[in-house]
Amino acid sequence: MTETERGAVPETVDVVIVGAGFAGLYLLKLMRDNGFDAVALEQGRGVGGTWYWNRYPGARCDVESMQYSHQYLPALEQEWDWSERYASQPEILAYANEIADRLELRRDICFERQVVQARFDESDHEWSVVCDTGERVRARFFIMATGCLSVPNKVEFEGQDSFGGPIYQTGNWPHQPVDFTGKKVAVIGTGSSAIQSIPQIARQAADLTIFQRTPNYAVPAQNRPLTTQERDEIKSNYGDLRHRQARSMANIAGRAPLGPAADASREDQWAEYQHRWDEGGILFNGAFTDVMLDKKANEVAADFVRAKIRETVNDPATAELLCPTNTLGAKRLCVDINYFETYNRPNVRLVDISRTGLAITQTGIKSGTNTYDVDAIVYATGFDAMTGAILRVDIQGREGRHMRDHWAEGPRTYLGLAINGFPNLFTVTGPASPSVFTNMIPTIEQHCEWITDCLCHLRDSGQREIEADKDAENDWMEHNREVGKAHLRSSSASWYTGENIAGKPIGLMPYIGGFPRYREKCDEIAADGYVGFRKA
Ligand code: N01
Repeated sequence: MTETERGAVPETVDVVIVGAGFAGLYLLKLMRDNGFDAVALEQGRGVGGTWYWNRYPGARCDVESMQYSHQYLPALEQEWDWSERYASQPEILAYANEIADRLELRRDICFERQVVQARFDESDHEWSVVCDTGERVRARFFIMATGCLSVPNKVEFEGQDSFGGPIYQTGNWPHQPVDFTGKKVAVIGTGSSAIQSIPQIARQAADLTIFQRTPNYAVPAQNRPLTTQERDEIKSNYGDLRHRQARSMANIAGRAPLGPAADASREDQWAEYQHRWDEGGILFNGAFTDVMLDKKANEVAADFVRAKIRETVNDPATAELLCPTNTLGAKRLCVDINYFETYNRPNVRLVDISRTGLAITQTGIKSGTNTYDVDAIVYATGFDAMTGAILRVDIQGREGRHMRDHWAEGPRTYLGLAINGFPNLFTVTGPASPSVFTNMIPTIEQHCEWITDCLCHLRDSGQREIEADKDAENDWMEHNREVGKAHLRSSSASWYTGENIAGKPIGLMPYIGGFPRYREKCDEIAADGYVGFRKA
C-alpha cells in the first residue's frame, strides 16, 4: 500500500471514527453531508470490516442479500444486483468497496492504523486518539464503529507452537487463496464459521477431521441464484420491504410467527417447522412466539432439527454426536449449505473432544489416547464479541477513568450508544443495543443517523459536550435485564453472554426487546431534547 493510499492522519478533526466497515463508511458520509470534518481510522488495508477479515471458504451472510443492504443510497439500491439469495463474502466486500468508491470516502480513511488509546481531555472537551503507529489526532467526538464480532478468539491450545504446518483462523483469513488440495486438514470448532467452511474444505482436502466440543443447530439456507424478476419485484417497491423490516423484531421482513406454540399440536408445530425448513433461513426459530421463551416449545423445535440430522447423516454414531441437546437458538442458529450432508463423505470424520479436550503436536492433534496427523489446522473458535474491540483500546474518560474498570462487571451503556463518564463518545451497535439480534446493516443505519442528529443538535444549540447520565444508564441496563429475564438466551452459555471467553463477565449483552421498541425509545429521547443525557 502506498503512503497516499494509507492516508495521512490529520492533527485535528471534529470527529474520529474507528473502523471503516459499513458503520464507519456511513458515518463518514453523514459527517461530510452535515459539515463535520471527520476521519476514519481503520486497522485493515481496505474497507468492509467483518467482510474484509472473514475470507474463509464458504463465508456468507445468513440474512437475505436484498435485506442485508443499505437503503440510504437509493441509486445503488436500484443498480446493485445481488446474485444470490444469501450473498457470499466476496460479493459483500465488493459492495462495501462500491460504496467507498461512489462516495469517494477513501480520502477520509487512514488505513493500517489500529487505535490503541483514546483519552478525554476535560479542559478542552476533546478526545486525544493514538494509533499503533504513534500518530495522534484530536477530536471533539469519538465514535467506535468497531463491529460486534471483530476480535477473533485466539485460543491457545497446548503445543500449538510446535505444529509444523500452517494454522489459520476463520476470522482473520489470509488474503491469498488457501489451497487445501491433497492436504489433511483439521477444523476446530463447530459454530457458524465452521459450519460454513467445512463443506467447502471437505470438497478440496484429501482428508478433513472436525474437532467438536459442542454440537450446534443448523437449518438449511436453501440458497440459490436470484432471478432478475425477483430482484425487480423488490426494487419496484423497495420501500415496502424496508418498512416491513423496520417493523419486525429483528429488522428482517419475513414469515410472521403463527402464535404461541402452546396453542398448536405437536403435529402442527412440526408442519410449520417443515415449512420453514423447506423455505430455509434463520427465521426458523421465529415459527412461534414462544420458541425462545418456553423450554417446552423450544424442545419441539430442537426435536425437529435432531430428527433432520439423524435422517441426513448416514452413520448413526456420527449423527448422535452432531445432535445438540442445548436450547435451540440460544447460540445463534446456524444457516448451512450441505453441512450435515458433508459428514457422509468418505474423507470427513468427526471427533468429539467434549470430555478429552485437545492438544496440538508437531504433526497434528491429540485428543484422549488418539492422535490425528494433519497438514493444516483451521481455528473456527469464534470471537471476543460485543466488547472485545472496544476494550482493546485503552479508553480513558472523565477523571482518567478507564473503560475497562467501568465495565469490569460487564458492559454498561445508555441505549448501547453512550456511556456515563465518557463524554462525546458514541458506540455504534454497542452492548445493550439490539445489534446482533437484528439485521446489522439497517440497524447500523439507525445508530449512525441518531448519532449524526445528536451532533447536529449539539452544534445548533452551541454545546460542546454530551454525556449519558448515571441514572439513565442504570435504568437502561435494568430495562435490559428485565426484558431479557424471561428469554431463553439469558440462561444459556454463548458469545451473546460472554461465556465463550474465559474470565469474561457473564450476562446477555445485546438488547433483546426488539428493533421497533428500541428505535421508538431512541426517537423519544431525541425528541425530548436528549433526555437522560447531560449537555454542556
Ligand atoms: O464462533 P462461535 P463462529 N476448544 O463462537 C469452539 C457470526 N457469523 O465464528 O460451543 C474447542 O459460534 C466452540 O465450542 P463451544 C454469527 O453471528 C456470521 O462460528 O464453545 N473448541 C464453537 O464450536 C456467529 O454466531 C456469519 O463448546 C472451542 C466454536 O469454537 C458468530 O459470528 C457467518 C474452543 C466457536 O463458535 C460466531 O460464529 C459466520 C476450545 N478452547 C459467523 N473455543 C454470517 O452468516 C471455542 N471453541 C453473517
